[in-house]
Parts: sequence; structure tokens; C-alpha cells
Amino acid sequence: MHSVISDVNWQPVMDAINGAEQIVLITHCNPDGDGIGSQLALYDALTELGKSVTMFNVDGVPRIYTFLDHADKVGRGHWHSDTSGGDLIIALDCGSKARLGMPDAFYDGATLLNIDHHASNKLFGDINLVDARYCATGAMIFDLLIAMKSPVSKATASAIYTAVLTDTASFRLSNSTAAVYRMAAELIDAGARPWPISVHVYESRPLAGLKMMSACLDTLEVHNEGRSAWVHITSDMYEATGADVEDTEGLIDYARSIDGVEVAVFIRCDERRENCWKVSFRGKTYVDVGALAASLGGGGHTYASGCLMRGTFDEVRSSVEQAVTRIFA
Ligand SMILES: [Mn+2]
Repeated sequence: MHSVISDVNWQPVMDAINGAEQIVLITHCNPDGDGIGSQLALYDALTELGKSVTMFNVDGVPRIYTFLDHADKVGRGHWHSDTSGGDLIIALDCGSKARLGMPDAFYDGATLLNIDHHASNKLFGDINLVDARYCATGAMIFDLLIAMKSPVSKATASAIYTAVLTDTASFRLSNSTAAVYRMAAELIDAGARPWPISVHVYESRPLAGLKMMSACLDTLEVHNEGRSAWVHITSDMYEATGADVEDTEGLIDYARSIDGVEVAVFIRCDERRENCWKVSFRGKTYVDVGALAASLGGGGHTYASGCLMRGTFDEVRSSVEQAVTRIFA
């Protein structure tokens, strides 16, 4: 196998893993395919090495990723202090400690290892391996396993393939380098099966999800002389369609897909908190939406980012409109 990026020093990560007895793997709230794929891949590899590993996410595993091996072993919900902790906690694909959603007591007595590819990562770990050259945290796990000389099982290969598939928008984004395609080929050699994985991830939507897509696209507006596209979801739309937050994944990509649109904006209500909104951005060619999100208190990548905002829908919308309009001014 060939590493995706060859000049990364994995030694501090390997030392931390080698020295740990109990390891906890965690990813961010509202986890995506990269967070889950990285977690399950590393679980498979570390248990194979004889480590005692547990997994825990505030939001568990989204349904579309439950087909992956070990998905049933991920704990979810609020962490209780009587739950057995680890001496090493590995945070995967997460830019800030707050996004892990855990209370301070969760980290007591443990070393926190932060493995991520977000340029905006806050370097919140005791050990940080953050490298924005990677297309996905899953690709970092691939390189880590090569560095560890750990065999890549079919389960691990499938999990990493899923991580990379979803974080590159099916190998379409600019981060899909030749090395990423070579990794994909090696993952397929190791047992990952592209079409069944795609069917689970992209071809298994519930009908309610399609109804939500239709309702969401009904809110589509184009501004800034055709350069920004806007969609949103309010709480009544969840009630009308029967969809849940997992069904809103990917809707913003339809807004970006419009010819001439450079920035897509997706505002959706937080289903758990009143007057709290998740704002997502996607860029196409020349706009750095990571900086856009940062100007609103969030973060992310050059082409994909987001932030949380409070207020009424109209207040949030108008703040975001001002920020977007400044970009095109
Ligand atoms: Mn990622």
C-alpha cells in the first residue's frame, strides 16, 4: 500500500496508541461519513492489535452508515461519569472540542489525541495531528495504518472507502488527487465494494427524505446576480414531511449545482433548540467559504463550511446575507 501523503510524522500518534491500554474513539456531533468511517476503521485495526477500544458519539451513527462493520458498537447520547473511560481518547474529524459535545469530566485523566483535516482545527488535543492536505480524515487513518504496518481488513477498507467517498463528494472535489484515487484502488483490492457502499450511502433514501428535498428546493432563491443560492428548512417542514435531520444531508449541493452559483447557503433549524440555526456553506471556484463561516463564528474548509447562529430565521438570514454580499462587493 502507498501512503496518500508521504511526509507526515505519525510517530507521536503511534507512541500514544502503543502506550495506551483503553482507547476511546469519538467523532463530532451530527457525524458524517468521514467521522464514522474513520472511527470504525480505526476500531477494527486497533482491536485487531489487541487494544481495548470503545466508541462513543453524542449522535451515534446515522442510519445510512449502520451497514458498516462495528457500527452497532458505537454508544450514543449523553456520557455518564460511571461509563468506563479510556487512558487515550482519539477525536476524529472534529475541528473543536465543543463539537465533540462531551462534558469536561469525559476527558479526566486521559490523553486527548486530535486527528483531523480541517484547516480551522483549534488544536485542542494534548497531541494534534492536523493536516489540511488530506481530503478526508479517513485518508489519514489509511496512512496511519500504513505507518503502523497494520493490515487493512475488508471492514477497515470499506469504512475508509466510505469516509473518502463522502468527503470528496464521490471523488469529484478538487481534493481528489491521483494519490486519493490510488488509495481507493488499494481499498478496493482490500475488499471495499464501491457499488454496494454507494447503494447504502446514496440509494437508500426514505420517501420522507425525498419529500423534504422537494419542500427544501421550493425555498430556493438566487441572489447576488446569480452567484449565491439559498435554501432553508424550518421546523414546520419536518412536521409536514416526516423527515428528520439525517434526510437533509446533501440538499445544499443542489443549490451549488446551479450554473453560475459560487456560494450555496443552507439554513436549517436545530431540531433540539428553539431559535438556533445550523448554517452551511458550499463554494464552487473562487470563494473561500471557510473564511466566510469564520467571519460568522464557525469554521470548516475552503469549499465546505458552516456555523451555528441564534435568533429568529429573519435575523439569521439577514446576518448571513450581509456576510455573503460583502464577499461579492
Ligand atoms: Mn472530514
